[in-house]
Amino acid sequence: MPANLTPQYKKVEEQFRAATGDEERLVLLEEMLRIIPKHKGTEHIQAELKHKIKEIKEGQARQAKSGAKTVDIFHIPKQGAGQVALIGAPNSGKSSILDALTNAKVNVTDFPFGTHSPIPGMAHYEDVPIQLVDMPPITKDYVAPGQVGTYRNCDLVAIVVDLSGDPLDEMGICLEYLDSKKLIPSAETAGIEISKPAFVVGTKSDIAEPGTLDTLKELTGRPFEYVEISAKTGFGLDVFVATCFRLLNVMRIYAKPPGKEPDMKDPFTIPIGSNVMDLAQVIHRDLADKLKSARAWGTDVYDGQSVQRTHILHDKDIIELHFE
Ligand SMILES: Nc1nc2c(ncn2[C@@H]2O[C@H](COP(=O)(O)OP(=O)(O)OP(=O)(O)O)[C@@H](O)[C@H]2O)c(=O)[nH]1
Ligand SMILES: [Mg+2]
Repeated sequence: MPANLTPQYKKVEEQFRAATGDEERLVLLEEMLRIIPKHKGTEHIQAELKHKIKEIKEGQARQAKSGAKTVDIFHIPKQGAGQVALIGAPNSGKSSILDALTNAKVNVTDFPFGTHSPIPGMAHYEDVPIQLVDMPPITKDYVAPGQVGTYRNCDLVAIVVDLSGDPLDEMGICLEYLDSKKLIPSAETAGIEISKPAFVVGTKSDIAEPGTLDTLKELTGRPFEYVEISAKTGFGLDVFVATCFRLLNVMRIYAKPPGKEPDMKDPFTIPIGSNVMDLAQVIHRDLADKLKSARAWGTDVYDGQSVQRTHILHDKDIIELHFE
C-alpha cells in the first residue's frame, strides 16, 4: 500500500534530514508522527518514527545520568510562564535587553560577537516571570551549529534589529534563516506545528532616526507585531515585556486552598482556553482524576460560584479545587 505522504509531512521531513542536533531531531520526529496520515500504508514509517524517538530519548537519558560533558549548550530548560529566544545580527542589542530586564550576567560589548552561548534570564510582566534567552548573533554566512535547537524548543521568537543601523538588512537575514528552518509562520508552514510565534523588536531608538520602525514595517510586509525600545533609556521595555506575555498566549490563575486565602503572589500560568480540569492537571497531576468540585472567583462567575470541570478559565481567575 502506498504511503501517500502529504506535502506538509515532506516539508518537516526535509527539515529533519538537515537537522544538526538531537534536540531539533526530536521536535521534528514528534511533529512527523503527529501529522503523518494514519493508515496501513504508513504503519512501517510510524513504527520507524517511534523507534527513532525512543532511541534519542534513551540517548539523552543515558547522557543525563552519566553527567557526560557533551551537554548541549543550546538546550535551555524552560522556566516561568514561557521562553522567549532572541535572534539578531551581531551588535543589534540582544544582550542589552537581558541586561536591562533580568539579573542574568550577559556580555554587552561595543564590538560584534560578544555573545557565544545562550544565556537565560528572568524578566517580569506584573506577577508573571518570563524567561528571555540571549543568543549568539547570526549572520548571512554563519549560524552556530546547534543554535537552531534553542529556537525549536522556545515558545516565542523575538527578532531584534538595530534601528540606528540597517534594520532592513538585519531583518532580512533573520527572516531568511527563520523561514529556511520553518521556524516562523509563513505560507509554507500552514498545517505544520513546528513554527513559533514571532515579533520584531526595534532597538536603540534613542539614537535612531525617528520613523525608522514605520519604514521597516512597510518594507517588510509581513504580519508581525513591532515594538520600539531603547535598552539604554528604558523606553518601551514595559511594552516589550507586555508583548511577550500576550504572544505567549497564557493566562494566570491564582489557586485558593479550601478554607484559606488565595495565593496571590505566585499564579499558575496555563494556555488561554484551558478549563478547570486542565488546571487540576497542572496543579496536581496525580490527583486530577479525583477532582470532585471547584469554585471560582473572577470573570463570568459570581464570587465563589461552583463550576464544572469543563468551565473555561480567564486571566486572573481565582480557583478553589476540591479533591476526593
Ligand atoms: N544607544 C544605545 N546603544 C545600545 C542600545 N542597546 C545596545 N546598545 C549598544 O550596542 C552595542 C551592542 O550591544 P549588545 O547588547 O552587546 O549587542 P548584541 O546583539 O548582544 O551583540 P552580539 O552578542 O555580538 O550579537 C553595545 O555597545 C551597547 O551598549 C540602546 O538601546 N541604545
Ligand atoms: Mg550579545
